[in-house]
Amino acid sequence: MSLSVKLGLVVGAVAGTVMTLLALWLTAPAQAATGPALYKNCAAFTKKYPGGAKKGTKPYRLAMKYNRRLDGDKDGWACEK
Ligand SMILES: [Ca+2]
Repeated sequence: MSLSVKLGLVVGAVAGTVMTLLALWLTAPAQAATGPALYKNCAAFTKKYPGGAKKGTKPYRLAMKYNRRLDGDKDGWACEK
């Protein structure tokens, strides 16, 4: 094996590692699985939105984005109870 081939293999391995790390970094979720603390549960949600949020509103859309359990009965009204 010539020196240039060996060098090529080393460069290839380093580039592969860098690409793997880059891919992991790019695919890492921006938020934890539960999202912002506001959407952790209905107690937190209704502190900001007393009575919950109805379907078609921005708070409802965000609630469904971060935590679908906030409308666990799927009646189109998050944290109505
Ligand atoms: Ca509901």
